[in-house]
Amino acid sequence: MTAANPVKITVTGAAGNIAYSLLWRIANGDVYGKDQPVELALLEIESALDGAKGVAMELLDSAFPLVRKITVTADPKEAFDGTKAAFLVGAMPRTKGMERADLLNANAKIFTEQGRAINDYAARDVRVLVVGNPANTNALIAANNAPDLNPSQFNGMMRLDHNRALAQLAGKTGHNTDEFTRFVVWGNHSASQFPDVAFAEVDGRPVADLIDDRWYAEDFIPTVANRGAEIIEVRGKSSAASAASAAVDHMHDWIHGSDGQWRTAAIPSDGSYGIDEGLIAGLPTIAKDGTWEIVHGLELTEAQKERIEASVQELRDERAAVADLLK
Ligand code: NAX
Repeated sequence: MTAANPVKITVTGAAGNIAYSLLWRIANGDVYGKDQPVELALLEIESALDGAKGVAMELLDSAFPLVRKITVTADPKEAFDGTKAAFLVGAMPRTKGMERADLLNANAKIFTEQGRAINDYAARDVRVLVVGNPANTNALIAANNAPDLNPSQFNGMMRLDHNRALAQLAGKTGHNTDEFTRFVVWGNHSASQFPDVAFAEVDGRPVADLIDDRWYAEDFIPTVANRGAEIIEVRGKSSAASAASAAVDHMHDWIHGSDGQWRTAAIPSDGSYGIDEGLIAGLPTIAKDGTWEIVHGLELTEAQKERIEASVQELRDERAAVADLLK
């Protein structure tokens, strides 16, 4: 038996693929810890409420000792009221013939509404992780619509890209994923991202010494950047359990810290590394005392700057496409 008061955690898109893994990991105590009871709020659109209710029934049937309450709702106010951690997973999928701008606009409406509801009803120290794509720009929209909160309370998820890259490096070098340090994925959660091994080390040795330039440029970078599409091709469905796992990793480290280790989190830029202040971009970060700190003072080569700039330009273009929704 645990004595602590439950913390409220909200998951949107609760009837979807990712939530079907994510909710079980949260209920198991993988985010806040095995001693922290949780109250789960599942937000869905009206037409998918039955699906979310079924998920809640299965969660109940799993008899997790930490789960004290489950709410299923289509009302953002009810879902976010008092919440300490929000996983914004629910989003409009890209359908055939849809342009990127259409996708941005369809999702912009969702994240405007949810940003406002979080601003008005969530706990003042709420942490918001946006998973739904385009994740970085959706996080920017939500943060902009929450003027009473600090933009740093809104992150975009790039931990899946980070984890995918570690898995590729582990496969190539024979080391375990947790042996790699000082690795980062810069920029946008999209094919323009830059998984960067220039600073990475394993056992105190530069990773660059263990891999050849050709594999790095022609295999590693495109494999990581296009992994989502590859999963769809092979599995017939988009990444779900790996995305949920990455979301748990991100929120866990944000809350508990990363023991001085670099992680990739998409957080508001402070203007470092040529990334416009305020853009939510993948950056080298260390989680400490409940917040992400950007790793400063890294010397970038021209080649690194070029790759970062290309991804950041895409983020600028996305921001421009939704400019009317930003305050
Ligand atoms: P699904 O289509 O299975 O589920 C999405 C759910 O969101 C649906 O049940 C839908 O009804 C719900 N939804 C739509 N609008 C909503 C709203 N306004 N409020 C609450 N719920 C709403 O998608 P799933 O596979 O779970 O993926 C969810 C999102 O994650 C997608 O946008 C996807 O592109 C994105 N991803 C992001 C990743 C990342 O690394 N940042 C990786 C995995 C994934 O591709």
